[in-house]
Amino acid sequence: MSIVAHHETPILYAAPLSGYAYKAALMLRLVGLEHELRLIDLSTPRAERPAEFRAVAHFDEVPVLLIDGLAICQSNVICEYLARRESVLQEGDESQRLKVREWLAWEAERVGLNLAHACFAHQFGAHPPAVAKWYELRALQDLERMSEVLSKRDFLVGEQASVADVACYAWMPYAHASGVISAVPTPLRDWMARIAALPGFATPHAIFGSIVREAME
Ligand SMILES: N[C@@H](CCC(=O)N[C@@H](CS)C(=O)NCC(=O)O)C(=O)O
Repeated sequence: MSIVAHHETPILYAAPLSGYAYKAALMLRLVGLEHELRLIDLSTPRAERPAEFRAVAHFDEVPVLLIDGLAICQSNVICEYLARRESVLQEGDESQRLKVREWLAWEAERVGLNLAHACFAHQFGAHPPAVAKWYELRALQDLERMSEVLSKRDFLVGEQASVADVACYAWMPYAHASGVISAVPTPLRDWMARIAALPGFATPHAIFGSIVREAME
């Protein structure tokens, strides 16, 4: 097993239709770090995925980032590491730092479950209809919560973007393009535009290519 050494180009294992993988890929763009993207075909049984990926994917999932001699799993952990390493998306004082952590924990429990599954249900049709509906309703509640906060400020924590915004944003382009969310409330739409204006921003399509657009149509 080779884990990328300090002087080598970081490697991101990702899959185009994974909002979690997009989150990590987007973060790499936002911090401006050159990297190599290696795509994993998630339709392949886990045991048949490349050995180099299985060796580092502690949870058998994408994304995994190889960097600085580390194999980092979990999209929010990758985002936090990159922000700290590159001193980008700084968080301000302790109270703001804690608020960012609160949003990251909330995202992992809510958006990363509800909106992600609403998107999967839409993309692959593998969920029983009642289950898909349940995720969709919960996803809408999550978006309402974010929208309420974003009606009062530009980003989730204060007036500057943080990793909390990147984390909560990552599934939005998939949800929007695939029609999971039909009407995006104005505060959310404006927030999405502010994120899209950040230096280095790239859409899933720009990062992963046309496979994303085709799958969402
Ligand atoms: N909590 C993880 C979730 C990652 C995850 O669930 N990735 C999915 C793709 S969207 C995956 O790789 N699943 C393994 C599989 O489909 O076999 C994160 O934030 O990185």
